[in-house]
Amino acid sequence: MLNSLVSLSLVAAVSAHQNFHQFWVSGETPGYQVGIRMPPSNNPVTDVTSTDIVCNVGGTDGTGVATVAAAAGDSIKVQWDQSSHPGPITHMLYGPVDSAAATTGVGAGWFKIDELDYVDGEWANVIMGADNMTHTFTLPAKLASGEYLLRSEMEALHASTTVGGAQFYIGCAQLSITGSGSACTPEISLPGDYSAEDADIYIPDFYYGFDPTTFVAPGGAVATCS
Ligand SMILES: *[C@@H]1O[C@H](CO)[C@@H](O)[C@H](O)[C@H]1NC(C)=O
Ligand SMILES: [Cu+2]
Repeated sequence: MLNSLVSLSLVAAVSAHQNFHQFWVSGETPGYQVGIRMPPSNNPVTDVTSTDIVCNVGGTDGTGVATVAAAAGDSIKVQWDQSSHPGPITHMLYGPVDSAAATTGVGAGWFKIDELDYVDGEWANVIMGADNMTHTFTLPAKLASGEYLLRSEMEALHASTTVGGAQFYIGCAQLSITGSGSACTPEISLPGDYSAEDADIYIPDFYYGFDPTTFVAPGGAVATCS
């Protein structure tokens, strides 16, 4: 009895946090945790000015991580660990670069390609929970050929009522994309674009008065690619 109580509470503690752990490109997956710069733990990043906000702790180096083939316009399905934390999911690309594995991703050059916020009374984490913790979107139809980082972010808002309370769960996949295109705008910098007191990060009235249908995830508008 004691043992099962202890293990239940351990499970509860672990499942309170989440990692991005697998993806599918047009229905094909390279495997569990393959092609992703996996962080050392499932703890959130809370300092939005740190380089950890880019690709999580230890995420500035992709040495030893596979780079996975994709084409512009392909569908991407991501799968995360279970999450009870209310908030959006956002995807950004960084590139093209010569080597996804070698790029740090720190600085200018990120652009948003997808976001799911609060729809029909449910946050993205709940919508994903009804679909085995997956979310599917498509890569832009126009992208220059080259290697990219694909950044998947789940922002958890349950503690966003204090400055520094919002939690960022982040994982970066490495993609080699074939396509034709020139540029996607607008671009943002990470770190740089996020500030602790931004309206989409610090929400003092989150539990009283806040209208979640007005929420738009950090990182600006979804980019237009040409
Ligand atoms: C949910 O995802 C897991 C891990 O990818 C997979 O093994 C399982 O088959 C999926 N369940 C359903 C119902 O698709
Ligand atoms: Cu958690």
